[in-house]
Amino acid sequence: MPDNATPELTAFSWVPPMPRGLVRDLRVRWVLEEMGQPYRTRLFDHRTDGAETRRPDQPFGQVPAFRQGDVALFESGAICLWLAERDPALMPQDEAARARVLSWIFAALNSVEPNILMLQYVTLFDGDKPGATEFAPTARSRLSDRLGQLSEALCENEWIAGPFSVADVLMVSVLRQLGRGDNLDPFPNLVAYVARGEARPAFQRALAAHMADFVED
Ligand SMILES: N[C@@H](CCC(=O)N[C@@H](CS)C(=O)NCC(=O)O)C(=O)O
Repeated sequence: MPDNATPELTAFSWVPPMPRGLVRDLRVRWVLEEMGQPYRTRLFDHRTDGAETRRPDQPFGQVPAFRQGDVALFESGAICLWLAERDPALMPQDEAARARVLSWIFAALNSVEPNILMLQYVTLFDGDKPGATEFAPTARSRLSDRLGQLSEALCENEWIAGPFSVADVLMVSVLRQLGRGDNLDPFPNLVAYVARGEARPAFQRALAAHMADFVED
Protein backbone atom coordinates (compact mmCIF):
# COMPACT_ATOMS: atom_id res chain seq x y z
CA MET A 1 0.00 0.00 0.00
CA PRO A 2 1.46 3.43 -0.89
CA ASP A 3 2.53 5.45 2.13
CA ASN A 4 0.65 8.74 1.59
CA ALA A 5 2.02 10.44 4.71
CA THR A 6 5.65 10.41 3.59
CA PRO A 7 6.38 13.34 1.27
CA GLU A 8 7.61 12.45 -2.19
CA LEU A 9 9.97 14.68 -4.13
CA THR A 10 10.97 14.37 -7.78
CA ALA A 11 14.66 14.60 -8.61
CA PHE A 12 17.16 13.32 -11.16
CA SER A 13 19.09 10.07 -10.99
CA TRP A 14 21.34 11.34 -13.75
CA VAL A 15 22.41 14.77 -14.96
CA PRO A 16 25.84 15.72 -16.37
CA PRO A 17 28.50 16.17 -13.65
CA MET A 18 28.43 20.00 -13.65
CA PRO A 19 24.93 20.62 -12.28
CA ARG A 20 25.19 17.87 -9.67
CA GLY A 21 24.94 19.56 -6.30
CA LEU A 22 22.90 22.39 -7.82
CA VAL A 23 19.67 20.83 -9.13
CA ARG A 24 16.70 22.54 -7.53
CA ASP A 25 15.39 19.52 -5.63
CA LEU A 26 18.30 20.25 -3.26
CA ARG A 27 16.53 23.36 -1.89
CA VAL A 28 13.51 21.30 -0.95
CA ARG A 29 15.64 18.54 0.58
CA TRP A 30 17.39 21.22 2.66
CA VAL A 31 14.07 22.50 4.04
CA LEU A 32 12.92 18.94 4.75
CA GLU A 33 16.19 18.24 6.58
CA GLU A 34 15.87 21.44 8.63
CA MET A 35 12.40 20.21 9.64
CA GLY A 36 13.58 16.67 10.40
CA GLN A 37 10.93 15.47 7.95
CA PRO A 38 11.70 12.15 6.24
CA TYR A 39 10.86 11.95 2.52
CA ARG A 40 11.31 9.73 -0.46
CA THR A 41 12.37 10.61 -3.99
CA ARG A 42 10.99 9.66 -7.40
CA LEU A 43 13.87 9.82 -9.83
CA PHE A 44 14.22 10.61 -13.53
CA ASP A 45 17.21 9.90 -15.74
CA HIS A 46 17.80 13.05 -17.80
CA ARG A 47 19.39 10.93 -20.59
CA THR A 48 16.32 8.78 -21.17
CA ASP A 49 13.31 10.33 -19.43
CA GLY A 50 12.03 13.20 -21.55
CA ALA A 51 10.25 16.26 -20.18
CA GLU A 52 6.90 14.58 -20.92
CA THR A 53 7.58 12.03 -18.17
CA ARG A 54 7.73 14.87 -15.61
CA ARG A 55 4.87 16.93 -17.03
CA PRO A 56 2.10 15.19 -15.10
CA ASP A 57 3.71 16.58 -11.92
CA GLN A 58 5.35 19.73 -13.30
CA PRO A 59 3.82 21.63 -16.26
CA PHE A 60 7.26 22.60 -17.60
CA GLY A 61 8.68 19.08 -17.38
CA GLN A 62 11.16 20.06 -14.67
CA VAL A 63 12.09 18.91 -11.18
CA PRO A 64 11.27 19.35 -8.38
CA ALA A 65 7.64 18.46 -7.82
CA PHE A 66 6.31 17.47 -4.43
CA ARG A 67 3.42 15.43 -3.14
CA GLN A 68 2.19 14.72 0.38
CA GLY A 69 -1.17 13.01 0.67
CA ASP A 70 -3.64 15.04 -1.39
CA VAL A 71 -1.33 18.03 -1.64
CA ALA A 72 0.71 18.43 -4.82
CA LEU A 73 3.04 21.33 -5.52
CA PHE A 74 5.59 22.35 -8.10
CA GLU A 75 8.15 25.21 -8.21
CA SER A 76 10.90 24.91 -5.63
CA GLY A 77 9.94 28.25 -4.06
CA ALA A 78 6.30 27.26 -3.58
CA ILE A 79 7.29 23.89 -2.13
CA CYS A 80 9.79 25.42 0.29
CA LEU A 81 7.29 28.08 1.37
CA TRP A 82 4.49 25.55 1.89
CA LEU A 83 6.78 23.37 4.00
CA ALA A 84 8.18 26.30 5.98
CA GLU A 85 4.66 27.42 6.91
CA ARG A 86 4.57 24.23 8.97
CA ASP A 87 7.71 25.01 10.97
CA PRO A 88 8.08 28.24 12.99
CA ALA A 89 11.86 27.72 12.94
CA LEU A 90 11.75 28.36 9.19
CA MET A 91 8.84 30.82 8.96
CA PRO A 92 8.25 33.05 11.99
CA GLN A 93 4.70 33.53 13.21
CA ASP A 94 5.11 37.17 14.20
CA GLU A 95 3.58 39.22 11.34
CA ALA A 96 6.41 41.69 10.94
CA ALA A 97 9.06 38.95 10.93
CA ARG A 98 6.98 36.86 8.54
CA ALA A 99 6.67 39.80 6.16
CA ARG A 100 10.46 40.15 6.10
CA VAL A 101 10.91 36.46 5.32
CA LEU A 102 8.28 36.54 2.56
CA SER A 103 9.93 39.57 0.98
CA TRP A 104 13.34 37.90 0.93
CA ILE A 105 11.96 34.64 -0.45
CA PHE A 106 10.66 36.56 -3.45
CA ALA A 107 13.81 38.65 -3.65
CA ALA A 108 15.88 35.47 -3.94
CA LEU A 109 13.72 33.96 -6.66
CA ASN A 110 12.51 37.04 -8.45
CA SER A 111 15.25 39.66 -8.12
CA VAL A 112 18.51 37.74 -7.69
CA GLU A 113 18.05 34.41 -9.48
CA PRO A 114 16.90 35.94 -12.83
CA ASN A 115 20.18 37.86 -13.05
CA ILE A 116 22.14 34.65 -12.52
CA LEU A 117 19.98 32.85 -15.08
CA MET A 118 20.51 35.60 -17.64
CA LEU A 119 24.28 35.19 -17.32
CA GLN A 120 23.97 31.40 -17.47
CA TYR A 121 21.93 31.66 -20.68
CA VAL A 122 24.43 33.84 -22.51
CA THR A 123 27.57 32.06 -21.28
CA LEU A 124 26.39 28.46 -20.92
CA PHE A 125 23.05 27.24 -22.21
CA ASP A 126 22.85 29.54 -25.25
CA GLY A 127 26.44 30.75 -25.33
CA ASP A 128 26.75 29.70 -28.99
CA LYS A 129 23.68 31.65 -30.15
CA PRO A 130 23.98 34.90 -32.13
CA GLY A 131 24.54 37.91 -29.89
CA ALA A 132 25.26 35.87 -26.76
CA THR A 133 28.95 36.76 -26.52
CA GLU A 134 28.21 40.45 -27.10
CA PHE A 135 25.56 40.51 -24.37
CA ALA A 136 27.62 38.60 -21.76
CA PRO A 137 29.41 41.70 -20.33
CA THR A 138 26.03 43.44 -19.83
CA ALA A 139 24.61 40.37 -18.09
CA ARG A 140 27.72 40.23 -15.88
CA SER A 141 27.42 43.89 -15.00
CA ARG A 142 23.70 43.64 -14.18
CA LEU A 143 24.40 40.67 -11.91
CA SER A 144 27.24 42.52 -10.24
CA ASP A 145 24.97 45.51 -9.55
CA ARG A 146 22.31 43.25 -8.02
CA LEU A 147 24.88 41.38 -5.88
CA GLY A 148 26.24 44.72 -4.68
CA GLN A 149 22.76 45.72 -3.51
CA LEU A 150 22.26 42.36 -1.83
CA SER A 151 25.65 42.65 -0.16
CA GLU A 152 24.66 46.04 1.27
CA ALA A 153 21.33 44.68 2.49
CA LEU A 154 22.96 41.71 4.21
CA CYS A 155 25.67 43.94 5.67
CA GLU A 156 27.33 42.10 8.56
CA ASN A 157 24.16 40.24 9.53
CA GLU A 158 24.30 36.49 9.86
CA TRP A 159 21.07 35.80 7.94
CA ILE A 160 19.06 37.83 5.44
CA ALA A 161 15.71 38.32 7.19
CA GLY A 162 16.50 38.12 10.91
CA PRO A 163 17.08 34.68 12.45
CA PHE A 164 17.75 31.79 10.04
CA SER A 165 14.65 31.11 7.92
CA VAL A 166 13.47 29.58 4.68
CA ALA A 167 14.52 32.84 2.99
CA ASP A 168 18.14 31.85 3.71
CA VAL A 169 17.62 28.38 2.26
CA LEU A 170 16.45 29.99 -0.97
CA MET A 171 18.93 32.88 -1.09
CA VAL A 172 21.95 30.68 -0.31
CA SER A 173 20.72 28.09 -2.83
CA VAL A 174 20.42 30.78 -5.49
CA LEU A 175 23.88 32.23 -4.76
CA ARG A 176 25.49 28.76 -4.72
CA GLN A 177 24.88 28.58 -8.47
CA LEU A 178 27.65 31.15 -8.91
CA GLY A 179 30.29 29.01 -7.22
CA ARG A 180 33.41 30.92 -6.24
CA GLY A 181 35.02 33.29 -8.71
CA ASP A 182 34.75 36.66 -10.36
CA ASN A 183 31.01 37.08 -9.76
CA LEU A 184 30.70 36.41 -6.03
CA ASP A 185 34.24 37.00 -4.72
CA PRO A 186 34.02 40.83 -4.84
CA PHE A 187 31.43 40.50 -2.05
CA PRO A 188 33.15 38.79 0.92
CA ASN A 189 30.05 39.02 3.12
CA LEU A 190 28.06 37.07 0.49
CA VAL A 191 30.83 34.47 0.23
CA ALA A 192 30.75 34.07 4.03
CA TYR A 193 26.93 33.94 3.99
CA VAL A 194 26.92 31.07 1.48
CA ALA A 195 29.57 29.25 3.53
CA ARG A 196 27.45 29.68 6.69
CA GLY A 197 24.45 28.16 4.93
CA GLU A 198 26.48 25.29 3.52
CA ALA A 199 27.95 24.57 6.97
CA ARG A 200 24.54 23.79 8.43
CA PRO A 201 24.19 20.06 9.20
CA ALA A 202 20.79 20.01 7.47
CA PHE A 203 22.35 21.35 4.27
CA GLN A 204 25.13 18.77 4.47
CA ARG A 205 22.60 15.94 4.89
CA ALA A 206 20.51 17.27 2.01
CA LEU A 207 23.54 17.55 -0.27
CA ALA A 208 24.70 14.03 0.61
CA ALA A 209 21.24 12.60 -0.18
CA HIS A 210 21.02 14.63 -3.42
CA MET A 211 24.42 13.32 -4.56
CA ALA A 212 23.66 9.75 -3.46
CA ASP A 213 20.65 9.64 -5.79
CA PHE A 214 22.86 10.06 -8.88
CA VAL A 215 23.98 6.95 -10.68
CA GLU A 216 27.37 6.88 -12.38
CA ASP A 217 27.60 7.20 -16.20
N1 LIG B 1 11.45 27.58 -11.39
C1 LIG B 1 11.62 26.15 -11.28
C2 LIG B 1 12.83 25.75 -12.08
C3 LIG B 1 13.06 24.27 -12.06
C4 LIG B 1 14.23 23.89 -12.92
O1 LIG B 1 14.87 24.74 -13.60
N2 LIG B 1 14.52 22.59 -12.92
C5 LIG B 1 15.60 22.10 -13.73
C6 LIG B 1 16.67 21.46 -12.85
S1 LIG B 1 17.38 22.64 -11.75
C7 LIG B 1 15.09 20.99 -14.63
O2 LIG B 1 14.29 20.18 -14.22
N3 LIG B 1 15.61 20.95 -15.84
C8 LIG B 1 15.36 19.86 -16.72
C9 LIG B 1 14.73 20.26 -17.97
O3 LIG B 1 14.31 21.41 -18.10
O4 LIG B 1 14.64 19.37 -18.83
C10 LIG B 1 11.77 25.76 -9.81
O5 LIG B 1 12.35 26.55 -9.06
O6 LIG B 1 11.31 24.68 -9.41
